[in-house]
Amino acid sequence: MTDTNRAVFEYKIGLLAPSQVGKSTLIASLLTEGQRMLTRETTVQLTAADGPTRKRISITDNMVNGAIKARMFRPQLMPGTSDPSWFRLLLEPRGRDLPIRFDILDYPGGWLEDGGDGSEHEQKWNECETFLADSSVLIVPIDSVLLMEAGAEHAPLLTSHLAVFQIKQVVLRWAKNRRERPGEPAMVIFCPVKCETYLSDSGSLQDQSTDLKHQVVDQFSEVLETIREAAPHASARYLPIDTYGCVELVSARWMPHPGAPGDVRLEPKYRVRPPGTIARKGLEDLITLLCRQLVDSARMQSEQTAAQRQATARHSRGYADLREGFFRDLWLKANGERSRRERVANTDQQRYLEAQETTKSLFDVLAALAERQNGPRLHHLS
Ligand SMILES: Nc1nc2c(ncn2[C@@H]2O[C@H](COP(=O)(O)OP(=O)(O)OP(=O)(O)O)[C@@H](O)[C@H]2O)c(=O)[nH]1
Ligand SMILES: [Mg+2]
Repeated sequence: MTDTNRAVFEYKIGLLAPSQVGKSTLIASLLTEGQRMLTRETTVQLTAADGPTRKRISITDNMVNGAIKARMFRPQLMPGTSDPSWFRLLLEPRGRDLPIRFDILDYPGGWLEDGGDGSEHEQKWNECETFLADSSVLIVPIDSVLLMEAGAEHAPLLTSHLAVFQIKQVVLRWAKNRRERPGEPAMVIFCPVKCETYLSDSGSLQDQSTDLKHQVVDQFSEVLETIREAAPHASARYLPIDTYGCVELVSARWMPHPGAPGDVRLEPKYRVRPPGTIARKGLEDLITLLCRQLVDSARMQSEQTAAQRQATARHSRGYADLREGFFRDLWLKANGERSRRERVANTDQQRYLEAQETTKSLFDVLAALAERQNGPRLHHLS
């Protein structure tokens, strides 16, 4: 908590996925859906904290809507992220000046695959790695189409295309960091994305949810093991997400792609289901998970601050009221020292009351979030 004039709680959220999986789309949908859900269901609101965040979200939103309006789209033809960028979102109880800021890092997923490859990118990737290792929550978006459509012939390439090894390396560094800060939040959320074709609640005729989860747990078993060993207190969740919802897979073909594992890439083609209205799934649960975890941590921080300030306030009040003998008391009054001590005691008391008020507001936010039921897509992995 930075704690100059007012309380601001800041948390980092990192995404871990190779190129073209859906990181940028997921971040933009998080704000759009978060605003809708929180405004409808709680007294809390989510907003973009700055102009660049608003701009980036509108660019991605246009891209998603453009794809939907085209009725048919090939993700590989859409531009990817070319530079790291930070999305800053504010979570605030309505009518109260108590922001909780989420900083979400977006970066070109190719850098995770090849470590930045090239000195200029390597430096920037190192900064991204530091942010990811410091994050309170890691979200791991996973390409469901890749998992479900790879086919027996290309199955051995799956782990490389999912960049499981690279993800494991980042998670290991993150887990060691989290173990050193046991009082801070620690959560990894595995989010298969683009699962419209496999889950019946998105309108698919067949329900392959069990198969999808099995594939995720199988492919990422070593990453899960790393979390359990290096940060046993961290929680792991499984939550499939559709950022479009109203599309279905027409085809997915392995095409030549020099430089990719096996020099091939799985290229999907989607058709938009009429009437082409975006129907996101799983995002409300993701927002609730993030908010509950991080607001609860903010509440604990705030309680600690309040306890420290209470002790300080008691001490300065005792000092202000301390009687030191008749003549010395006269002297303290005459030279203004007694008034100075009283002013300090009043200020400390005020700071304590402010921290107490902050804690109460955070409790209110938590209570508002607690009322929401989790959806059926969310599962505990540990
Ligand atoms: N069907 C479907 N397509 C999605 C979903 N999320 C993202 N996409 C598509 O997947 C493609 C890649 O999405 P991005 O968000 O740009 O992926 P990224 O991980 O940011 O990629 P880089 O910037 O290259 O790292 C885009 O064409 C999106 O339209 C989803 O939930 N369902
Ligand atoms: Mg991107």
